[in-house]
Amino acid sequence: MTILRRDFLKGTAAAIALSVLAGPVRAAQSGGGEEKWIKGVCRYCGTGCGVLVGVKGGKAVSIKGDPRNHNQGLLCLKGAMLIPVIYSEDRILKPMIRKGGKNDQLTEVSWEEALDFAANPFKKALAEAGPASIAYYGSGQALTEESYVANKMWKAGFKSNNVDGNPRLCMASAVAGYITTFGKDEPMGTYNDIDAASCFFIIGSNTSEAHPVLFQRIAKRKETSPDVKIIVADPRRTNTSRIADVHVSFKPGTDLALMNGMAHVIIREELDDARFHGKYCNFVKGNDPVNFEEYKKFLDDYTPEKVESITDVPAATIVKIARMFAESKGTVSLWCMGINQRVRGVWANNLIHNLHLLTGHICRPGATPLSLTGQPNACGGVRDVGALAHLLPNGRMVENEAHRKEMEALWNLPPGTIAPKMGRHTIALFEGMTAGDVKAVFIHCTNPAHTLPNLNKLTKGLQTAFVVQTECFKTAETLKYADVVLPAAFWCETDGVYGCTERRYSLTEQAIKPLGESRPALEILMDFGKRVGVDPKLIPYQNASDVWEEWRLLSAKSVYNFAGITRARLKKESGVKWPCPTENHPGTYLRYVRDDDPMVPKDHPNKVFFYGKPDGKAVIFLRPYDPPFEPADAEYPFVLTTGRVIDHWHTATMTGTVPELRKAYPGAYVEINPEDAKKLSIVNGDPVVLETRRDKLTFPARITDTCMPGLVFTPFFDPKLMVNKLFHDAADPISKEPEYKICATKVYKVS
Ligand code: MGD
Ligand code: MGD
Ligand code: SF4
Repeated sequence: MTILRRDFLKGTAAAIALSVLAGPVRAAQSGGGEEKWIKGVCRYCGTGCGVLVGVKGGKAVSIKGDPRNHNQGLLCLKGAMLIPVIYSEDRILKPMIRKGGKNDQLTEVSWEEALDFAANPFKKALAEAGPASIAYYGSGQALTEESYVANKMWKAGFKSNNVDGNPRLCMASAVAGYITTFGKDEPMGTYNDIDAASCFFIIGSNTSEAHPVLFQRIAKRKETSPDVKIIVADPRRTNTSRIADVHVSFKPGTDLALMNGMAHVIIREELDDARFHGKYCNFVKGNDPVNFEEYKKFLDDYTPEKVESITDVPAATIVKIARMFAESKGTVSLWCMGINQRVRGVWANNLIHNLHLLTGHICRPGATPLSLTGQPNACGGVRDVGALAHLLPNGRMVENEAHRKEMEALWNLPPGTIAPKMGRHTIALFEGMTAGDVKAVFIHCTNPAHTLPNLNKLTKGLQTAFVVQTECFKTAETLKYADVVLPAAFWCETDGVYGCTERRYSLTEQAIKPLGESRPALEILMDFGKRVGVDPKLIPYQNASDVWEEWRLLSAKSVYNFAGITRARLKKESGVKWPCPTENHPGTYLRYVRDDDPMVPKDHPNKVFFYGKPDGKAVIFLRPYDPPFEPADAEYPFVLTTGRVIDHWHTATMTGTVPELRKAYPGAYVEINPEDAKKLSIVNGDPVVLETRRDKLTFPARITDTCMPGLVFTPFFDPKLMVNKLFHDAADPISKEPEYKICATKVYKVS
C-alpha cells in the first residue's frame, strides 16, 4: 500500500511533505490544461473537505484541495482519486425497469416510461393502503436540496412520515445524545477546537482511516505542541492509536463503565469544575431530577477497580486518563461508530457529554465534545433537514404538536396535514416491507442490500416491496432488487449544498454536464412526486437554488438560523458555519456562548446558555453500564467487529472502480490476534470461517496485533463477502441505531 501511495505521489505535482504520522494525507494531481476550476466538496466523508475541480473541454480532468476551506488544500488519497470515478465504465447512463417483476431482467427504457412505471405502484398503494404504505429511504450523501424536497413531499405531500435513511445506521445515537443532553442536535464546537486543544479523548473513532484530513490536523497539533496529550480508547490498536500517549484497549461494549469510572475519579479527586456544573447543569436519573450527591453515590459503583473487572482496563490507567482529561487546559473528545453503533449508543454519547460538563471542558476554544459525522451531508442534509422518521426540519419533532403546527404554517399547509405519529425507522421499515405493510419504497443514494444489518432477514423486504432506486453505479448490490433504476447525475454533475461535522455549509457547484441520460436527483424526485400526486404548488422549484432559498429563509424561524448563508455567498466563500442569521454575519465558532453565538441574546446574564433546554441548563445523566446485545459466550467465543479501511468508501461502488484503490484493498479479510491464531493453528492467508447465529462466511486470515485476543475484525466494503449477513439487527431503544460493532462468533480454519 505504501508503494502505491508513493507511486501516486510520483505523478503528483503539488505533493506536500507532511508528518509521517499523518500518512494518508496528500495534495492532488492535476491533469493539466484546465480551462476553469469549479469549487465543491469531496464526495466522501463527513470531514467535508473543500475541493476544486479542473475542467477542460467539458470534462473534469483534475481535482485539488480547496486552500480556502477548512482542509487548507489537503485531501486524502480517495478524495484525490475522484475524477476517474466519474468516468468509470460502471456508470449507469439510462433508466431501467423490470417489466415482468422481480425475476425479470432490467431493461433500458425512456425516462417517461421509467417514471410512470415507478409512480404507478405508489399511487396504487396510497389509494388502497394509505400513506403508511409508502416510504422514502435516503442518505447522508444526498444533497441538502434533494433531502429537503423528498422530506417535504413525503411528510407534507403524501402525509407519510416513512422517511428514513442511512444516517439511522450511523449518526442517530449522536443526534439523540445531543438532543437529550443539550436539547438540540449538532455540536457546539468546530474543527478550530482541534488547533487549540491540550488533550484529545478519541473514543470509538478510527480517525486516521475514516477522517484522514482531520487526523492530520490532530497529528499536526501534537507535533507542534508536544505537551498535547492524546488518549485513544478503542478495543483495536488502530493507526489512530499509534499517535496516542495512552491507548486504552478494552472489552468491546464496556465504554459506559469506562466513562463512569473516569467520572468517579474526577469527582473523587475533586478535578471537576463545580462552578460550571453548579450553574449550567441539571442531574437526571431516567426522567427524574436528582442532585449532585446522588450522582456521586451512583458513581460509587464505578471505582477504578470495579471498572477494571468489567472492562479489563487496569485501574491505574483509568485514574491516569481521568486526570489527563480533567487536568488539561482544554479537552476535545472525538467519537464515531465505536460509540454510536451500539445498543446503548445514546447513553454512551451522554456519558461523553457528562465528562465535559463535569469538568467545564466545553464552550471554550479547544474544549468541546465533537461528534465526528460519517457522511458528507448527514448533518446538513438529514439532521438539519429532519429527513428521518421522527424529525421535522431544524430540530423539530414529528410527535410534538407545536412543532407540527409550526411546520404546517411555514409550509402553508392546512392544520393537521402532518401525521402525528413518527414513521418507520430503518429496521422497522424493512420489516414492514417484508410483512407487506410497506408496499413501495423510493431508495435514494444508498445501498441497503449491502449495508443493513442482519442482511438475510432484512433484504427479504426488498424482495417483497416495489423498489425504485436512484443510482450512479452498476456495482451497487441493491440493484438486484430494484424494480426501477433511475440514473442520477453524479457528484459535480449537479449542484447543491453539503453540511459537514462542524455546522459548515459548503456549495458543490456543477462542473460538468450529467453523463449519458442521467439527471439531477432533484429533478427526478420532483418528476416522480408529481406523477404520484404531489401538488405542484408544494414543490414549485425550477432548480436547487430555489430550494435553498426556501430552506434558508425557513431556518430563520429556528435556532438553526442560517438565513445569512445565501447561494451567492456560498459561491464566494468556501463554507460558512451556522448559526448565521444575516448576510454580514461571519458564522459561528462557539455555539451556546453569549459573545459568539447570535442565538444567545447579547444581554443574557450568563456566558453560556444551553438554549435547547427550557431552563438553559444541560443534563448530566446517571447512565449505568449495560452490556452489549450479544457478547461472546461459550458457544460463540469471539467478538466480531466491523468497520472501515482508508481507501474504500462503504460498499466500494465508487472506490472499487479505481484500480489504485482496489489494488490497495482487493477484498475483505479477517484480522486475528497472533495468540488466537496460534491456538487455532491459523497462519496468514488461511481461509477462516466466521460463524455466527445468523450465517457463516469464509475470509482470508490476517494475523495482526490490531485486535486484542478474543476479538476479530473484518471490513464491510466487499460485496463478495458481505459481513452484514453475520450480524444481528439489535438496536439502541432510543436512537434505533443498530449495534454493528459487536456480535458473537465462532472462528475456525477451513479443514
Ligand atoms: P469504524 O471503522 O466504523 O470507523 O468512522 P469510524 O467510526 O472511525 O469504527 C471505529 C472504531 O470503533 C473501530 O476502530 C473499532 O475498533 C472501534 N470499536 C469497535 N467496538 C468498539 C467499542 O465497543 N467501543 C469503542 N470505543 N470502540 C469500538 C466511521 C465514519 O467514517 C462513518 S460513520 C462514515 S459513514 C464514513 N465512512 C467511511 C468509509 O466508508 N471509508 C473511509 N475510508 N472513511 C469513511 N469515513 C466515515
Ligand atoms: P454506500 O456505499 O455509501 O453505502 O451504507 P450505504 O449508504 O448503503 O451507498 C451509497 C450508494 O449511492 C452507492 O450504491 C453509490 O453507488 C450510490 N451513489 C453514489 N453517488 C450517488 C449519487 O450522486 N446519487 C445517487 N442516487 N446515488 C449515488 C452506509 C452505511 O453503512 C452507513 S452510513 C453506516 S455508518 C453503517 N456502517 C456500518 C458499519 O460500520 N459496519 C457494518 N458492518 N455495516 C455498516 N453499515 C452502514
Ligand atoms: Fe474526502 Fe474525507 Fe478524504 Fe477529506 S478526509 S478528502 S472529505 S474522504
